[in-house]
Amino acid sequence: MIKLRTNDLALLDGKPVFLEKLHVGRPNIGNREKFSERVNDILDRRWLSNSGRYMQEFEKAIASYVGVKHCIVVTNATIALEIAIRALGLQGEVIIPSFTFVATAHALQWLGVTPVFCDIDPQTYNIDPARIEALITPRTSAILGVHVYGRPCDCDALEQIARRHGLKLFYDAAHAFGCSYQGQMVGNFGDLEVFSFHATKFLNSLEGGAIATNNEELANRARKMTNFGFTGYDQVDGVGTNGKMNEVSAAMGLTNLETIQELIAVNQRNYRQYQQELEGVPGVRVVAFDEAERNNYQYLVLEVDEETAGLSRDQLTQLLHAENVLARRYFYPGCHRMEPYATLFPEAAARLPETERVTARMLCLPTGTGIQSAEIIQVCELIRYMLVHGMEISQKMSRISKGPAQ
Ligand code: T4K
Repeated sequence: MIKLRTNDLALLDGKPVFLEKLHVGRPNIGNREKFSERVNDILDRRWLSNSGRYMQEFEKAIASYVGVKHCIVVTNATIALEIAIRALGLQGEVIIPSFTFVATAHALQWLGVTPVFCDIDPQTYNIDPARIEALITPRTSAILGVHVYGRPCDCDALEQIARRHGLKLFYDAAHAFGCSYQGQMVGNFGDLEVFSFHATKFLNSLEGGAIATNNEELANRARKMTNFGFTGYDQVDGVGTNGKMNEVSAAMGLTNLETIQELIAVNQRNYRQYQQELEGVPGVRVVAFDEAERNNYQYLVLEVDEETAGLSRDQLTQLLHAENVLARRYFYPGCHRMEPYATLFPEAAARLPETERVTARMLCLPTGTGIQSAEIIQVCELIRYMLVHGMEISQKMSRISKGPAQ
């Protein structure tokens, strides 16, 4: 037993269980020797960026892993989304979920395209296809789905809606590299999909992202845009940006990709362990992955039901942080409550009831190679203790927040 009395909790009067902070999104580091070898090779050859050997190799390796015809690696997923929006020629409005990382909305807004927030399906946490059509206007140019936590959207339903209304369909697949939908790898759906290889993703290239598509014309357009619109020496045939992935990032991505099965296996083992350890704990549920599909198990997500738990998700977060477990509230409070969207669309909250409910319940816990099995057991013991004594702890917390005079 980690704590004998509620006052032993670090937030109340005790000492933190963990001396070192446990992070969500601790990077996975592949074979260091192989990576160093590649970095030395990059330095020896003095080819650091601009379609270098490792960038090209990384692109081929991703395309082959995903089974997609074209892959363009980019500096990060945000720039990849921006390039995708330009390459698809989007204007006016694009329908997206609010329950996502703010980069999804920012990429549109940055380019002068209006994000229109759609509510989510509370079972999948993804954009709810049944609520999209009511949001379509003459200005709508596309639907942008997000495979939240790597659990794929209802791609069939989205495809049908997009076809019916002549809209583009693309995906923010930042969380979903290595995942499948109905047996087909994410990366093959819609007009294109965007991956993130940020440091916090289970497969990282330090910073990085990629556009995956089976549409050759679109791929060519996006590739050109990634390199200022160049089509040859001194020749530019349209607007572009600098989205090129550098060689060290590509070497990191390539090296990590070589151990991807091990990384997934670690995530899966952690997921099973959390599930097992938290089974029967009142008021929390580990969000499940469909075992019939391929999953990367990158996010370990709890849904907290305050009524049963006696503690709110935010109280649980505060308690865990005090113990040095830096659980994260992805994606609180939802893009619609962040600026500039809260000011631009003050009416959005009223039509996003499920998003509002879900953003108050989700909590991501540390997983990946940065956490040991024994630590997971301790984290779960802590959560179990906190929730079994939820009411008592909650009362003590409210006394603290009201101050000693109360
Ligand atoms: N679309 C979606 C749906 C996304 O989730 C994201 C990114 C994007 C688009 C955009 O992708 P990129 O443009 O980034 O490729 C983090 C990541 O920075 C972000 O990439 C990710 N989603 C998001 C879900 O998580 P923050 O603001 O929470 O990051 P931060 O600095 O708080 O770091 C998270 C945790 O990771 C910390 O506890 C510390 C730990 N960490 C982080 C880094 C960078 C480490 O231990 N080592 C590290 O090197 O956004």
